[in-house]
Amino acid sequence: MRTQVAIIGAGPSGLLLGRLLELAGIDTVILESRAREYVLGRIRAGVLESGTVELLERAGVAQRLHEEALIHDTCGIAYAGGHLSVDLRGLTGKPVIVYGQTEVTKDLMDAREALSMYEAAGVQIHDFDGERPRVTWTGGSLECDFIAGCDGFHGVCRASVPAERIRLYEKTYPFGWLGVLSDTPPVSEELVYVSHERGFALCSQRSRTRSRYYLQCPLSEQVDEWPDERFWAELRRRLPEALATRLVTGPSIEKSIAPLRSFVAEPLSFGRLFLAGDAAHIVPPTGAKGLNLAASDVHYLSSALIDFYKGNEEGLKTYSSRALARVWKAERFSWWLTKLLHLFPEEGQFGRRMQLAELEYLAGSRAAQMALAENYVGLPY
Ligand code: FAS
Ligand code: PHB
Repeated sequence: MRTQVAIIGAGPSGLLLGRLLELAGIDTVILESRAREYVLGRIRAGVLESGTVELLERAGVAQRLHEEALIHDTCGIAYAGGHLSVDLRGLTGKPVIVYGQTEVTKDLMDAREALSMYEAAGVQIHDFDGERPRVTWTGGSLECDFIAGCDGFHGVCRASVPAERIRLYEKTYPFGWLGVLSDTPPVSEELVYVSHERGFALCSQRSRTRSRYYLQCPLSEQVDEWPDERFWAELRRRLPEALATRLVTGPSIEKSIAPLRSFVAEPLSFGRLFLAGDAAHIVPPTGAKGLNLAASDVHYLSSALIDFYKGNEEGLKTYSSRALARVWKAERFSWWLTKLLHLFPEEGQFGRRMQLAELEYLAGSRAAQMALAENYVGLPY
């Protein structure tokens, strides 16, 4: 078998890249280790930047998004001193769009016409330093011009790069996010990030009848230690009174604990192999940047590959530096917001007072809110 671009991974990165290349007439094959249903069943991101929506429009997969997504002009921050509603659209001219990653993935899967191989076991990549890279898997092999490593943090592509050719930057956080999805009406029109003495909480949503909540929890916690009743009681304790009284509880339809980390690999290109999305970087989800960074990587990489097949190799040469310039700014924002809103007992009482002082400053400063808003809605590509 032969194709022009072999894409490893059918998450948002791989599917969006495949779709944009397909529309440009470039042959692609996607190889995914999991079943289609498994990929669709993963509950992850919920907030899209307008740049991501524009890319999905260019990919011709934004129709259902425009019918079902929620447009949010503000986002809330609740803390001991009060409740701040950051006027995202008033400060930046842009909203954020609430539309689950699962829906984005489904829209991209439904639109794809070229070959996707699910449950491809034992995927390996070869000869990506030469002109004729190859991909093999149990039962098959594929020759190609390029390999796009869109296989996430635990994928095979980044792991195939010799250690001496790649620099890894990593910070792990001493806690995780316990997430619950429930068919209950959201507690608030806007998303609310909560800084509380018992720990961080986030009130998000998927629609007007489906809510997504998160609680900061120790990494030692197990999901089965958190029956719904315990989750709702803890969430209610962390919410300000005005929200706690409005909280509608119900059975969880998904419950999981995700670890938090900041991670960047440099560079992102190795001969004919290019890394994109979670294969290249990870952010703590506090800033809602993970999925959106995958989109901007795909913007740069798809443009570079399209230009290559038109005879211009410049984009491929600069892909890594262009993508990383935006990645590091999102890493900073996600790290900053995580440090501001989560409990870090090891920082002691002084550390806690620094957090509260910064929240008070944020509440009183248009300049500080502008800085938060322009990062939250997404920096320009
Ligand atoms: P993905 O990990 O989504 O996709 C990679 C794909 O490659 C997977 O389908 C995987 O099965 C496949 N794969 C892996 N190894 C392979 C191999 N050897 N061969 C073939 N296929 C292989 N971001 C936010 O913005 N907000 C959030 O709230 C949020 N929550 C998250 C919770 C969790 C538990 C995780 C893990 C991530 C979360 N993220 C969140 C980040 C997430 O949304 C990612 O940024 C997004 O999925 C990135 O998409 P991809 O780069 O496509 O990686
Ligand atoms: C979500 O809805 O899953 C979500 C929203 C905002 C975040 C993180 C996750 O910062």
